[in-house]
Amino acid sequence: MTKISRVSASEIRDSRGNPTLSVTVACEDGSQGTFDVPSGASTGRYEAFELRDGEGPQSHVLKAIANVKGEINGALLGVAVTEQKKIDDILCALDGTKEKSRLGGNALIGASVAAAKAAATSDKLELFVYLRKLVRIAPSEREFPFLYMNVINGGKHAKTRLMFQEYMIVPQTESPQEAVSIGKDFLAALEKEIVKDYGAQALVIGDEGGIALDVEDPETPLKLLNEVRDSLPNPHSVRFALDVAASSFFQHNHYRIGEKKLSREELLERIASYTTAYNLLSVEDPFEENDFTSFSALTRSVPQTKVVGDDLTTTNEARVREAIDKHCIGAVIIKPNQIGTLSETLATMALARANGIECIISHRSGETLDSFISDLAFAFSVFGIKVGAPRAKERLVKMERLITIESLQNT
Ligand code: 2PG
Ligand code: MG
Repeated sequence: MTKISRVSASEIRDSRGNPTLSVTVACEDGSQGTFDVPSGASTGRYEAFELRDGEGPQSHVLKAIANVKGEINGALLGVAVTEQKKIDDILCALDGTKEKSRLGGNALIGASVAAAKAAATSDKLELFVYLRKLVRIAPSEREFPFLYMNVINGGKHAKTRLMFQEYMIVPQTESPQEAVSIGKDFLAALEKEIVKDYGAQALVIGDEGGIALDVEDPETPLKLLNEVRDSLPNPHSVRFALDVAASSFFQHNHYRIGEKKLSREELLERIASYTTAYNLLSVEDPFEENDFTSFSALTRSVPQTKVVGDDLTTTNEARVREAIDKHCIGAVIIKPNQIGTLSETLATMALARANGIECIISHRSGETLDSFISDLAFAFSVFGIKVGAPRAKERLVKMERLITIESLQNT
């Protein structure tokens, strides 16, 4: 069992061009693991703290890097790299705060996931095989997750009037290879339709590689997606899903859409009607992050659609427990950097699955070229994975890793 010999970090840029960390854990036997940390824009209030040197997402992360090279390196030196729980307990204790604000959730998740990657290398195992050794999580009914591809970007991921954040297509296949191919064809057809309806200047790209369509009515993109689907040789090859990210347009007790101010009841009515009219597979964060009551009301009124918690639950065991107890969700978004260590991420996944809640692993809007989440999704046969549009490199690497894993299964 090899021991950690060094934890180091450097500054890289994420897909928005903002500074983030690349953390490497090196071991006495020469094996290494590196994790490039992503960063969200529509972050939930209850997420682990992202430590930056100043205000705003463009500021550097040199303090977090110094914490990795200093305190974290000192504390993990000599610890067996395969002892993931111990590593994560050390990280949490060392930080000492509830929201990981002293050393930074970004510093902690970097070290935590890099350790798991180093351990897999040292054990000469595929990462997904190694991850299965850490915990038992009840699988979904799928071997490979549904790929959630965000093809129309709004909210905090675009500079447009569209308040709903993500309009996703979900190819209806078990095969990642086929899913990516369906996704690319759909995106090409969607672009054609947008040029036809709005002109070539409407093809502006949003943060997750989808089109930042400048429309106000949140139903317009759904109508557009429906038109494109109906023109496909096989219209049953895709379903749709939404991430409303409602916290980002909740102001003074109302949801603000253009000039309109919707009450929670009015928003619920709208979303319920969309789920029926467009046969939505799932709807994420339909209400602001503290409104457990409306989440459970929607769950009761649209049993055929999964209501998904993200800002509501923030990969946090206690919040997921509350959402389960209050019957708020059918699925939960899992983002390792939302909670700050791999062990806590796995514990939240295990809790969800033990209670029949599906897990949807997710990228962040500010991504890196790291594909760890693809291994995490396949390792535990989760229901879905959010990977953005099949266009931008930082999104494609996640899809390509799933395709590689698929080919490994067939050899
Ligand atoms: C979300 C994510 C990813 P962000 O809200 O689900 O799509 O966005 O990383 O900006 O929080
Ligand atoms: Mg979300």
